[in-house]
Amino acid sequence: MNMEEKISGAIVRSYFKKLEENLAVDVAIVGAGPSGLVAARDLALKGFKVAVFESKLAPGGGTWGGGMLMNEVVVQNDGAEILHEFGITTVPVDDMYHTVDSVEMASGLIFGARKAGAVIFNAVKVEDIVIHNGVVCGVVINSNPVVHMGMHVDPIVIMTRALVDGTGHPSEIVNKAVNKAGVKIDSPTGGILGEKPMWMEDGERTTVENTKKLYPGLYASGMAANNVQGGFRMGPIFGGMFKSGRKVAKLIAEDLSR
Ligand code: 48F
Repeated sequence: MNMEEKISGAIVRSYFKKLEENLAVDVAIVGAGPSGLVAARDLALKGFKVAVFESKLAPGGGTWGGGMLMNEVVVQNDGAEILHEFGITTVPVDDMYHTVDSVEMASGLIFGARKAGAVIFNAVKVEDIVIHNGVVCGVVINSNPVVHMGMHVDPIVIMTRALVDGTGHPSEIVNKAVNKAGVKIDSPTGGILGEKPMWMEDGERTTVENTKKLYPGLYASGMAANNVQGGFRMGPIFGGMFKSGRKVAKLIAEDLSR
């Protein structure tokens, strides 16, 4: 067999093995941002089968660019502790805050989630959800370039016991549940309240408080949770995102172990 055939064959077999093994998972996480990646690692370390679907080529979400493309971010002490578990270096600013190189943070979060056993499917867009008998139980996926180019190509489906909306500001998955499936979620209005403007301190606190189960099988983390419950945005401080990921992982682990 020539080298060309060998290399192509290895990629095709390896990819389809990975895809087939993940047609049904314990937890599907939509969005490989900081909250989704922390949740993915925590759940994978607990032994759950976790697949992360990220529409962009590079996972990491809003972590790469720091503040206004100055590639440093800030975390609080408890956020720094979570980063240290990933082996990511933080530099103390004072007795409360640390700076972090955003490239080290993004790559470290991705590597940590993957090394713990979570599988990341990049360039894959979740375009819809599956609901059976009042329970969210799957994601409808397509190649993101296909979606982006507007090609009329049908998707495939991944079934899951728990689904996390980690899509950040637009909360795309909860949007599908509320506006397409017409379900009432656990929020003050039963729908999506929409994110408020910048208030770092309040936004950091509510990101964690707003992380919850919204409907049977459906959870939200990070900015998606804040968008759903009407929380404030907070910009380039990330402790709340990590704690939100940790909280959603804990909620799901408890629910799936019942
Ligand atoms: O927005 P994002 O980084 O998620 P997060 O965990 O973190 C928010 C912070 O980065 C930042 C902030 C911190 O102060 O405010 O914004 O809430 O990442 C969300 C990821 O979801 C992907 C998107 O490309 C991004 O990488 N995504 C969004 N919609 C879809 C999706 C979709 N339909 N299918 C797959 N991936």
